[in-house]
Amino acid sequence: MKKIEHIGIAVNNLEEANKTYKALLGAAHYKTENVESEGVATSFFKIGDSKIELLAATNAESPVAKFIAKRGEGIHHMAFAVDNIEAEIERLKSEGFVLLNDAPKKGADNKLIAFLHPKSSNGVLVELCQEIIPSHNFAEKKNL
Ligand code: CMX
Repeated sequence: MKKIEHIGIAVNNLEEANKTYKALLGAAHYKTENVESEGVATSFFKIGDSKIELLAATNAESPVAKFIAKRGEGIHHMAFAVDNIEAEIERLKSEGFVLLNDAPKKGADNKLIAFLHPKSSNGVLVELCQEIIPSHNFAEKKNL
């Protein structure tokens, strides 16, 4: 793991939460993105080297809709940057962690992502993210 890439926060209303986090951080979000496969609309804030991702559900089956229904708004996941997500998935499996994805999938912010079940990591949903570098052509090769 290289560093904490971002903290994900589940929110009811992305527009309202964008205003709240702009007031909190003193800077507006720098991008928004819909990730249809995950059922989320996201916005990203940057403060120094740190990023915060706000996540709102776009359908009732979204993991974020289920999370909010059960626990209310709040910290949803912690994401770690990795250089080689496939190697990291194998390493974590061999350490006994429960991976929610056997293979990486395409996530927001130009990343390949994979999740660990929160029961594996003391109640925290952990995301692995690897920056997609076009020359590696990984996403294309894997048809993501
Ligand atoms: N953080 C911590 N615990 C969580 C959690 C979260 N984000 N989401 C669920 N849980 C807990 C549940 O509360 C439940 O706890 P209890 O057994 O104590 O009640 C437990 O995990 C299992 O929950 P579940 O009902 O069996 O499973 P869910 O249907 O809620 O699914 C999870 C949970 C993590 C497997 C599912 O949300 C998932 O696959 N997440 C990965 C994908 C994702 O979150 N995508 C959205 C973000 C995408 C992005 O970042 O772009």
